[in-house]
Amino acid sequence: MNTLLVSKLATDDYVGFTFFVGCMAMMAASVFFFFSMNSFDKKWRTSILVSGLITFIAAVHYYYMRDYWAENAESPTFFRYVDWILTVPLMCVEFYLILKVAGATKKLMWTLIGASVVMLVTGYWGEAVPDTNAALWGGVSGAAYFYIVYLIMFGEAKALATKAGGNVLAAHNTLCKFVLIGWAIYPLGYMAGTSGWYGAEGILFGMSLDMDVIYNIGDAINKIGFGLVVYSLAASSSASKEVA
Ligand SMILES: *C/C=C(C)/C=C/C=C(C)/C=C/C1=C(C)CCCC1(C)C
Repeated sequence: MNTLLVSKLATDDYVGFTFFVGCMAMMAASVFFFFSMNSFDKKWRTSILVSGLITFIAAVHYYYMRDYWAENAESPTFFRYVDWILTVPLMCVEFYLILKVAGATKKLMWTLIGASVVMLVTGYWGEAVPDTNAALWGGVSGAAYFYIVYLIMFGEAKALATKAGGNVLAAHNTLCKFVLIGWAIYPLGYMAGTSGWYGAEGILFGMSLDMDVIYNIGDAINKIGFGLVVYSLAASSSASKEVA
């Protein structure tokens, strides 16, 4: 029986290192969001709560993924996708909560959530099922991803953000950049970890970028960054009301 509480981390184990640091960062961010929640106007509290839930769910998964990696030296694909299938829809909920002031509908929220589920389920299929066509499933996943980008940057969500204007529009635009640039990190990780990319995975491996390192960096940027954008929106909106 293994009675170790923690296994040794090699100095060049970047995957193990980023799981460890990622876990701590997600925990710290959760404490920060939960504790700051009540200092804002009531209408922002749910948004900050959701920010905290996103990093908290990730912290718990990172705790297990760190362990899984240390024990098996193998990608914790299952836990990774369970984390994403819980947190990415919550990020879609954030868009809805922010745009509610401009009249965002539940239908828009569910459309975004639905697209994110398609993106993740097809990605999981391409990554986890043996002998599957990773490029094909990655492509389907990518189409769902671009649909999300379309909705928030050009479609209904964009129209609502423009209608709301001011701080809400500014925050919405920043969140869009996270989705367009920050989320684009994930397909790179996917390509580094699957085959069938006509050598693209070789280039990524050549830079000695491991799939899990790429995913871990992506998660830290996107989950904590996303939460901080919502935090500053709540802070600036609550402050400007105080002055008025
Ligand atoms: C907190 C976790 C987040 C924001 C995860 C986001 C994940 C993605 C945007 C994944 C996208 C993928 C593609 C667009 C194609 C290849 C397969 C995926 C699932 C890695």
